[in-house]
Amino acid sequence: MIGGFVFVHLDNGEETRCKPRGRIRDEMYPGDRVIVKDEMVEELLPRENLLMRPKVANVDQVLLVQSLKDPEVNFKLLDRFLILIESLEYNPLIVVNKIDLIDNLDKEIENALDAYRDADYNVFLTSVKDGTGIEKVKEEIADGITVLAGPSGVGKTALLNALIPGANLKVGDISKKLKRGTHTTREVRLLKMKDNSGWIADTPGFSTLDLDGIEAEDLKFYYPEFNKFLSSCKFNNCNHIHEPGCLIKAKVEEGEIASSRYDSYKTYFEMLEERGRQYD
Ligand SMILES: Nc1nc2c(ncn2[C@@H]2O[C@H](COP(=O)(O)OP(=O)(O)OP(=O)(O)O)[C@@H](O)[C@H]2O)c(=O)[nH]1
Ligand SMILES: [Mg+2]
Ligand SMILES: [Zn+2]
Repeated sequence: MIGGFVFVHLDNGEETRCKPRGRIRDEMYPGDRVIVKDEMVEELLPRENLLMRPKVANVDQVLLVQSLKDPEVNFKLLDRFLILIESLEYNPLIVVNKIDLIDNLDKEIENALDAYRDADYNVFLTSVKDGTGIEKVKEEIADGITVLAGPSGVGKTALLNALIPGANLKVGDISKKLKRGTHTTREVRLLKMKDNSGWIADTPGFSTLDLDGIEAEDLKFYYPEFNKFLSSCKFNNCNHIHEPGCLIKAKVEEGEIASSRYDSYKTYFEMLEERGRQYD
């Protein structure tokens, strides 16, 4: 929304400047589908979903970006993002950028990445600098609306520029502009990809992420690799922590579920449980 106007992408490929009618003005967000007549937005169509931060409607996938170096990869934070995105039922994709900055993946990182792959996440290793992996990411997000998210400095804006040649967003800059305070307008712009039907939104990076609204008892549903075993523990409501006859713990011991992911689950379960107790 700029000066009361919005830019609407029409079915015929054209973009037009429109004024939203009445209350629609306060209710519409980037990504919304609308009906336009005579340069007025007449109607807001029902949406699939609405991401709250940043406010983007009808999100199809979230590209979770990390970098291997400068800043170093933060799997704890990545797991938080994954928990949040799973709880919202979006499709997460993992991008690990700046592989040009290291000679070899060390064993620990390699294992951690395999753990995400085993959980059926798509993991892309990229370098915006030398172009590695960019085409693969592009293919994966060719349709629908993609939101980039991740810590500051990992290369989200640089990646967006690589995915949309000509977008020319200023690298190393966007977050400064957007972080000016809570009352500054946080304008999110969806950018259209060139040779397919996809749209992408950049977001400013952040270094922490609250798991507000997530219950300890629900956490197990947000670790996809647990899903196929969920109904097989001795206790129906097993949280896979101290319960006897727990199949998940057995699978971790057998190496079928990565211990790094189970440890992450346990850490966050205990954190959420502790938080729950404080509010009891
Ligand atoms: N070596 C190397 N540097 C990169 C790569 N991708 C991005 N960079 C650099 O990393 C720095 C940060 O990139 P940005 O794209 O601004 O990072 P960002 O994730 O958008 O950061 P915020 O907007 O603060 O959230 C810039 O100096 C980029 O040139 C890469 O693949 N390799
Ligand atoms: Mg940026
Ligand atoms: Zn169990």
